[in-house]
Amino acid sequence: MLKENLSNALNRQFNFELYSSYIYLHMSAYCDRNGLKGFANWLNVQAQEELAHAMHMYEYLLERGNLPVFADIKAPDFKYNNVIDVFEKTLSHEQIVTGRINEIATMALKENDHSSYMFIQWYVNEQVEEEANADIILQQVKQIGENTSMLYALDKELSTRVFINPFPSKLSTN
Ligand code: OFO
Repeated sequence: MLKENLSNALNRQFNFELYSSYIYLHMSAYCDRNGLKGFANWLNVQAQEELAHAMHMYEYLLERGNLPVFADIKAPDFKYNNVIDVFEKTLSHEQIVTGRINEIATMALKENDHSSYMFIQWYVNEQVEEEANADIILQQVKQIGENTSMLYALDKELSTRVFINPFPSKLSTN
């Protein structure tokens, strides 16, 4: 069983991953309604990834003998001016997530819980990629500016992203 502080932190993060999924789906809808189906696809895949992260944490809590705690998921209240704005918000959200993951890693070490430390290391590495991915698209959309043909070329590229679940469920009986 997890120590109470770690179980609370992982539960908070489980719910925060669900919130991350919400906000990326919200951004995806904005892009879709603004004719950017490729951006919408990229963000939809991002939302699915966040849901997979939440389920991974949910399963880890159960595996360690803790009951996952469900909290209210805040509705996204962002307003977007353009895709630059979308990716500025994406990058700053991922920076917040990185801080939260690092706090969990520090807590796991302090509690001498090496299983949780190993578990959260996957996310420590993942956050490097999450921030880098958001940042590269942000730099690209900033450079593209008002150039519609370049924006559509990037939109086409982003339409190729597919969701691959890195964590097949251990709970499935199939
Ligand atoms: Fe769960 O990685 Fe992004 O937020």
